[in-house]
Amino acid sequence: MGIAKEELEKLESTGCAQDDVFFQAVEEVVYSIERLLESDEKYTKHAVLHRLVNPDRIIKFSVTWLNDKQEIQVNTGFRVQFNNALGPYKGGLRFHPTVNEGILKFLGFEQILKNSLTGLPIGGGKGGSDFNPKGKSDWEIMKFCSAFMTELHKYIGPRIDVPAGDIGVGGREIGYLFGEYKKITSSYEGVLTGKPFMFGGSLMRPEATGYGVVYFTQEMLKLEKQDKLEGKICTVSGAGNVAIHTIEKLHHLGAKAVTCTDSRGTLYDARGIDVELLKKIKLENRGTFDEYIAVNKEAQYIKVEDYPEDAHAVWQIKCDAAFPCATQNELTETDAKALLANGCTIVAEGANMPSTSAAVELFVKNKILFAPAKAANAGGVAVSEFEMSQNASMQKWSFEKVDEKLKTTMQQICKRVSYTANEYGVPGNYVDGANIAGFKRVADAMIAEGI
Ligand code: NDP
Ligand code: 2IT
Repeated sequence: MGIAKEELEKLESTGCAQDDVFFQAVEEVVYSIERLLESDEKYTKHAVLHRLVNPDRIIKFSVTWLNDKQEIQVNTGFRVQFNNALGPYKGGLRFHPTVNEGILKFLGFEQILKNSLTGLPIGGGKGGSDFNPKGKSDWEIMKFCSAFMTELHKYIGPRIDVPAGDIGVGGREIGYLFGEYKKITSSYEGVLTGKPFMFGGSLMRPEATGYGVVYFTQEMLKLEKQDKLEGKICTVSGAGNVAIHTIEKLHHLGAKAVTCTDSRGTLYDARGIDVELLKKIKLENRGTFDEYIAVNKEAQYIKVEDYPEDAHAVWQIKCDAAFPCATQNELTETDAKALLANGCTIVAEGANMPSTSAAVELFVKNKILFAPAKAANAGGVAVSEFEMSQNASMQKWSFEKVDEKLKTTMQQICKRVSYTANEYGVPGNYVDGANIAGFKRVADAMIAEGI
């Protein structure tokens, strides 16, 4: 039996396989790092993998708050403090009704390796709640965020654990969370990132993940000696922070993004998505694509219910490059086959683990350019670390400075991943390259720090 299979069996016997998405994330990493484990026995001797898949601690708490009708509401809050070998626990908070421990463990585990790949001093963590922000008034969002922080503040700090945003958590929520933290602790410190600019947020943090995905893709095309993004037709999923800024940067570079999606369906505008209108509808008004097609009559709105469960309209549209930027497992094997059949040669992941294992296998087997999430979407957390630096030194950097540093960071991550893939005999395989390079840095730190 290969070392990966042996390790996975050991992990299954410790209960790691109980959470589907978490095991999916771990399994991919274990197969990728098999070569590394075989070439250097120190990782097995120090049981690094076993230690890495066990979060340092999982904090679970009740969040009780009053809605606008003065009814008592109860949600569950979590913070998974996964690994702090490289720096304070760092990672976003997700507010979505599907949130549970398994999802946050998968996100936290991915975050350790992603943060490691940035080369910055940040460990890995993730948190959130099953609270559904959709349809809630601004007061309700504020009251929920305050109640959430009443408990969370005990466990975080600028040198302990620094949360940020993720699905359902943007500048508004981070603002309320920060306000409550400040009130409880009487301390004005960079304990959260993604804050609004007026009180300590970094310029470019809202744009960072999406722009970073595109910078990574640019660098990957350069390293693999492929044509530039200019003139390419791109399909993008999601219509939130990551998707919108991916579309925006693609347009800056002369590519044409023709789709975006939300949980109700796919918007297809063959002339290219009108980003300013999309921002107004989704970021300012939290509205629907109906408002977009009311203005742009040629655009099509394809509803989710018009498609079978394992296929998504967005991935059936012909494109040169695809950017899944909504959520986990949103791009299935069926979708991957459609993309390949339609001539797509580039897939870059903005969301965390948006492609199923079978889809990833197909992309790798067909040798298309595939940029895995933990490398391609690391721009968000990188600029979060820049925000921590600015807060710690009481400075504010210009947009241009942050943008330049983001670009350089994404280029470095891309080179690190590509060189590692070459070094371990799998040239062009960015999945293995990212997993090996990310694992190695954190594993070496864990060994050096002792048990
Ligand atoms: P947002 O909340 O801003 O947007 C999420 C988008 O995805 C919305 O359009 C939403 O549609 C859609 N979506 C969410 N869940 C589902 C679902 N189950 N089915 C269909 N559509 C869904 O989140 P972000 O843009 O911040 O995050 C998107 C992805 O990027 C996530 O995977 C996140 O983990 C990842 N990411 C985010 C980073 C950040 O800095 N924000 C950094 C790195 C990765 P609807 O509104 O209808 O629910
Ligand atoms: O998945 C991610 O990298 C994020 N949601 C951002 C994390 C952060 O701390 O900025």
